[in-house]
Amino acid sequence: MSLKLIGSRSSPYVRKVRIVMAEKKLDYQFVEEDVWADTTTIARANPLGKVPCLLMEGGEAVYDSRVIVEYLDTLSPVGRLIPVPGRERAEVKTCEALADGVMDAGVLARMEAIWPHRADSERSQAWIDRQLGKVHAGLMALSQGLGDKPFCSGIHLSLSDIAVGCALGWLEFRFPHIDWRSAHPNLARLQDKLMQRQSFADTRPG
Ligand code: GSF
Repeated sequence: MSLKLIGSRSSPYVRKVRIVMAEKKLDYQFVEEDVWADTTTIARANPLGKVPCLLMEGGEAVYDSRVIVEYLDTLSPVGRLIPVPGRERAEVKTCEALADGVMDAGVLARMEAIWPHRADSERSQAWIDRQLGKVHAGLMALSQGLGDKPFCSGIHLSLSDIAVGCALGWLEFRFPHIDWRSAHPNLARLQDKLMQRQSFADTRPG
């Protein structure tokens, strides 16, 4: 087994990579790392101190999740997840950026609220609200983009659906009070369909 993925089971970005690995039937070793622990050694592989980080055959590191999944998609012709360069590819990558952006805003809001190295007086509700506004705006745009189509981009599973499914699954896990299912029933339908896939079921956070 020559590919190693450093990550955690709760990270939605790591989940995106693990789902792509499973859909592409790629073999890898999962190396669990808690990047928030004082003892973390993640910076040896990724100076930014973040997961996911993919270690290639020779030990070279590849990050972040968008770069990793783009590389993985080239490794096997099984189930292409990203279209060839052109307009469809730009659409898929924009959908991924939107879903990732929902996760980014959610992570920022969560860290502002719970990061243990910050005193309560240093937490800003205005910042949390700003980030949660992006989560809600992102969900609205994802729902509008999906409409009544079977998948986010075209009629087959693509990286768009994987990224969106990871964002929705992570919101369910970390922000259970955000009722996106009632607000966007089409996203709920997509999520339920995705969860039938082994790759999604095997990587459910929490
Ligand atoms: C985001 C990775 C990230 O923030 C990507 O790979 O797509 N754009 C990057 N990872 C978090 C873990 S999580 O919130 O899922 C991380 O490693 N944070 C550690 C830190 O110090 O920010």
